[in-house]
Amino acid sequence: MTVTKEKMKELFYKMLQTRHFEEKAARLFTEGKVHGTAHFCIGEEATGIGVCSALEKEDYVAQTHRGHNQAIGKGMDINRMMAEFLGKATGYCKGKGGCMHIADSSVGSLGANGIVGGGIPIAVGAALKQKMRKEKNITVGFFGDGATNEGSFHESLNLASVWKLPVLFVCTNNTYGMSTHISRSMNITDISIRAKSYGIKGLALDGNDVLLIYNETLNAKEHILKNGPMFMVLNTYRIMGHSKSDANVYRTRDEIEAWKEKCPIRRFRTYLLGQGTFTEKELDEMDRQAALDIEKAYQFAEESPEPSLASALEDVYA
Ligand SMILES: Cc1ncc(C[n+]2csc(CCOP(=O)(O)OP(=O)(O)O)c2C)c(N)n1
Ligand SMILES: [Mg+2]
Repeated sequence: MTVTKEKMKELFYKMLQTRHFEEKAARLFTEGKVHGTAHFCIGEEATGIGVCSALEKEDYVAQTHRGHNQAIGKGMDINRMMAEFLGKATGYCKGKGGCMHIADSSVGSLGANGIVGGGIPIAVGAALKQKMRKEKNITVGFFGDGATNEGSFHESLNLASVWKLPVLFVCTNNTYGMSTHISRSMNITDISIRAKSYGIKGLALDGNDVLLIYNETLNAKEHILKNGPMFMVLNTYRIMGHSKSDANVYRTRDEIEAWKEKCPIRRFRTYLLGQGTFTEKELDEMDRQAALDIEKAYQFAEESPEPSLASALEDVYA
């Protein structure tokens, strides 16, 4: 499939924005500007960006707790994301939810989710609506390798298969669920074989190859609209700790360094240079501009007001 130069730029640029967003967020923690926790997807940018860049606005996405790439890929506003990260009134949840709870129906984002496997049944419900209304769109449910051991994963794949719902289940296999290596939580190495139990197509891909993921998502959408659900596994690695409080004692430095060498952004940059799609200068400029976007988002967030005390009981259940 031929991918336009414009789309190539989008893929590269959004991965860069994601990387700069998270590096900035990590610095804000060390500067004491934010508290609490965050889950970074550094090293996994190609997954959310590759999949979401192949979707239309009318396709839905249910994100995870590690979903900055999924949110930026789906077109969410980085200013409001940063403001939410800083707990400001202009944030997606008016400063009350944090990055694990951002949603934006205007771009088809059903929301991030702090419950492991929690977004999978939500994706099935959205796909049921799309099928009932005969829409020509699909829903993507993102989740991690750990979530595929949860009941919600199995129940969701089963129901979606029986009802032939237009849903793409995407597992970002980043090799760990917190401190547990996948080899200690499941007796298989290829997670995509789980699709077979539910009579749907399974596919395992190199999760660091953004162009492959983009193309395969386009193919998947076509398959899903004709045949029903599909399960895609993107094999990658979590470079950062699980969250802010992770001393990385369960894995070796060598292992982390080896995966850093497979950086999806550097890899795509090398590809674009090799193909002559962009010059070194043009790629450097995109990097500079993406970093500037994030700096501006931070300025926006910094200058935004704190939520007022009077708003404490608004938009909450109790
Ligand atoms: C239902 C549920 N169980 C446990 C947790 C605690 N928890 C948060 S993230 C996580 C690991 C999830 O691993 P995986 O699905 O592989 O996603 P990753 O964090 O690697 O992206 C766990 C156990 C939770 N948030 N929700
Ligand atoms: Mg994982």
